[in-house]
Amino acid sequence: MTRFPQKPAFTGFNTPLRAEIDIVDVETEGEIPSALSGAYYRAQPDPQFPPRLGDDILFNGDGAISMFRFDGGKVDFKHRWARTDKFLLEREAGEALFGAYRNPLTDDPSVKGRYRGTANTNAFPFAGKLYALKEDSPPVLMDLDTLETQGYTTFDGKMTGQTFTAHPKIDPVTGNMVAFGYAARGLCTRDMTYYEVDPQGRLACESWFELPYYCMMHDFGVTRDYAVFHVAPIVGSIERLEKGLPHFGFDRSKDVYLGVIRRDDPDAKPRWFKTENCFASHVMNAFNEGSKIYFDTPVAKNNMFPFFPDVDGHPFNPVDAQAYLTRWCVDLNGNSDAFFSKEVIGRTPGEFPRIDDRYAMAAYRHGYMLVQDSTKPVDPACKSITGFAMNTLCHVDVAAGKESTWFVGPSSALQEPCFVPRSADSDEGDGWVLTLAHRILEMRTDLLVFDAQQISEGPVATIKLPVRLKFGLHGNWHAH
Ligand code: V55
Ligand code: FE
Repeated sequence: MTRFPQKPAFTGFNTPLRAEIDIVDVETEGEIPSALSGAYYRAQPDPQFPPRLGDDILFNGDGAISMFRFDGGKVDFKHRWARTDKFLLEREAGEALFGAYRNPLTDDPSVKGRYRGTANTNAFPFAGKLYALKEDSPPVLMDLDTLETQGYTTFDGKMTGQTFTAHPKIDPVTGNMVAFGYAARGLCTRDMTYYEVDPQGRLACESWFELPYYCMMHDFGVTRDYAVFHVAPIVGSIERLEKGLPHFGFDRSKDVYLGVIRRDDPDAKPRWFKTENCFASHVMNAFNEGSKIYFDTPVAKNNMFPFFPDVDGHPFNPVDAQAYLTRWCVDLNGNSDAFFSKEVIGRTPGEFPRIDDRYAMAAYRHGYMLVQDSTKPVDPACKSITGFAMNTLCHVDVAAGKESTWFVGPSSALQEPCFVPRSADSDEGDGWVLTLAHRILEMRTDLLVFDAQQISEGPVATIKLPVRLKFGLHGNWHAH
């Protein structure tokens, strides 16, 4: 008999779904633009079995991938678990064999040395495959049409780093997938890899460098000429794992760094710039103008992850966990290791920044993110783990410093937006924005389609799933 813990990570809207689903022609309100032709993929953690240790964090659930296929104004839905090595070993055993998040010391001895990845963080179409990604392991490949899992890839054995980020980017000029790995020589190591994968899916480059200290390297910035790594103090160590502490904890005593490597000479040592303690996770975009590098990221004063508590026991502070979109600039021509400038762009705190990906790595104008409008009424069940609701979709005109927003209502919560261009050569920002909305009262999920230039008008179409998806992480569009 299977029973999940009656804990926040396994109840309410987080109740495990544990279903694989096919729906042909999902019921829809409004008009789905017939020019939307392609598929939207996204990942959510969804544990196959109750946790081995009695409780768990949301980030440790088995990856399940949703696909919304748009064709001729209709949408088909498919939802499948990524059949990771972990998933298959546990299915065979009929129970969880892997223990705590990023702590192999808590695993059943029978799975020692196996990939612990859950493929639960991003669903990334590239070179004819879907990359299902978790930052502690190599990529898992899935079929773009059937969502059948093909297994882990190390690019014909050419990838020697042990890990691959969940936040790769596609270079719009070269078509390469640009990526990295951290803890690349093993658990909690400071070793980093930089990768480029060519448009045929072959590893074109792997180079190595070291971080100033080990921490969660969740995302990065890429410009035409540079790759930029933000080192923020969500730290970990083998000693923590031996003590049974969470893999990561927040350390207010540490500085924050931006490390810059040249993309045309990735074996050169990174140049490190330094600023005071703060927290930043996702990167909206980065670009360089000559020697000046601009790096746009939501920055919080303090820890955003209550389940990775402060290493010195400071209580979690939800207000200091709110992040404001900020433009960091460093200048490679200066002699100083200080930042050149820091400018807060965002007026409303938020996260999950995205862009029109055709403008990745270059000067850009249009960004999209979720913001937390705390002046709006909120059903407590909609509050995120930090106590605020992701209740508003925000279009940021980064050039004009303007925001336009749409509030989803008091009993719904939104997920990461995804921009879809109207056509391959439409202007920047001309297209649609897709975002999932959780309907807490109905325990159901909608996919909303917005005109990207008229966010505040509300969705032009609502694709009404008759089922509840869970809070997920990241997703991407793949045009047909
Ligand atoms: C994040 C999510 C993860 C993870 C590390 O910031 C960072 C999000 C879903 O898993 O392992
Ligand atoms: Fe992420």
